[in-house]
Amino acid sequence: MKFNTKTIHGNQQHDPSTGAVMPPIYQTSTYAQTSPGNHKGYEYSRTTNPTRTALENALASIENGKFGLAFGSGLAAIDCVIKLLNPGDEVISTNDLYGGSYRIFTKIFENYGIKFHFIGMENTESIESYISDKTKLIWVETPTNPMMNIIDIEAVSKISNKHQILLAVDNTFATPYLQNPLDLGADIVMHSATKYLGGHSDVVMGALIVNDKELADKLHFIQNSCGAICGPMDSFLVLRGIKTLHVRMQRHCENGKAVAEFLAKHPKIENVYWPGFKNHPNHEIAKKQMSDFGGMVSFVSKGNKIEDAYKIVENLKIFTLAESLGGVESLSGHPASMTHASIPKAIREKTGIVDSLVRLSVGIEDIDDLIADLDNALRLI
Ligand code: P1T
Repeated sequence: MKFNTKTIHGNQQHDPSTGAVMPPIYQTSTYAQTSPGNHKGYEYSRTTNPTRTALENALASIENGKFGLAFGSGLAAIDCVIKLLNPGDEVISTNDLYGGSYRIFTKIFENYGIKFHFIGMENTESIESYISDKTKLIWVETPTNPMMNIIDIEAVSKISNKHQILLAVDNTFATPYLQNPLDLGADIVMHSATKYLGGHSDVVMGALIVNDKELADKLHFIQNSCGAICGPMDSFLVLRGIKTLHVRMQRHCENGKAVAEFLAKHPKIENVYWPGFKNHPNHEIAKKQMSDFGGMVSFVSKGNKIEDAYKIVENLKIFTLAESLGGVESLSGHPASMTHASIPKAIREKTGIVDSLVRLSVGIEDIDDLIADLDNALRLI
């Protein structure tokens, strides 16, 4: 089955009791048993729920994995992965990543004795010098949020395999429409399903997808023990979102390209971060591992002034100034004060998250309206 069919039919079946084409929203916490332990496969909705199962099966299908797990947020999914580790273990992570991921690593898990090394992974050779017998996980986000760096998943997986270290890839920005980390050698794919998978800015959710049964069992154990699951209504909404992922992503990519090219030619713009440009430092890797370049674009204007960044985001009319990304509607953001405020200024500036940086999640509106909106806002700086 090809991807554009999998989004709609992958691992799905009509509801066995009624033939309903979409799974019902099984709004129940528990399930009747005829005698203790004798039930129809479901006993308590923290452990499993049929609507969530339908979603988890769809997630596995679109990521070419065997097992999917859905959580109450992207961070809950990340939390589950790090709980595979023990005090004393070490993680090597990309140094440009979502601020909330950085926060849970440094402010929560470092207190539990897990050590994180944040490094630039655009040059994968640098990774090996951080590996010791304590290293248990490599955490990759690609494209990175918000600098749009690209990390070569296959090259990192050669290193993780050689040293028998788990490799997890946060695939939120790319989505399985553009790249499939499991096919490139990753062990775990993670998503903030809040973003493109849900696609309509109406749900907060996270996901993990894996191939290995033993790893899936460990993650399920943590999911059930810690309880950060998503409810049946949200499961239904994200399942519905996934059915249009391929058509939405096609338009996100087209509009993202047009916006990036418009900005790159604009006289008031200093730098545009978008991996589709031939002069993007990791363009060749992006071309190799992604089928297109996505709908996320970051930029700084000439003069590098925070006031100008504010003026732009305050004056955009169609792009809404808001946290998050990946919905049908275009959003703008100011990473330094919003999504990445939890990263100390000196650290974030080293990776390029300066105060003048603006991030755009380019939606699927008419491209002429989006360009006109940007053009108007840029006139004011
Ligand atoms: O917000 P949540 O569903 O918990 O997902 C966290 C997360 C994880 N990974 C990446 C790459 C992300 O972008 C996010 C959430 N990001 C935003 C809210 C944002 O605006 O960047």
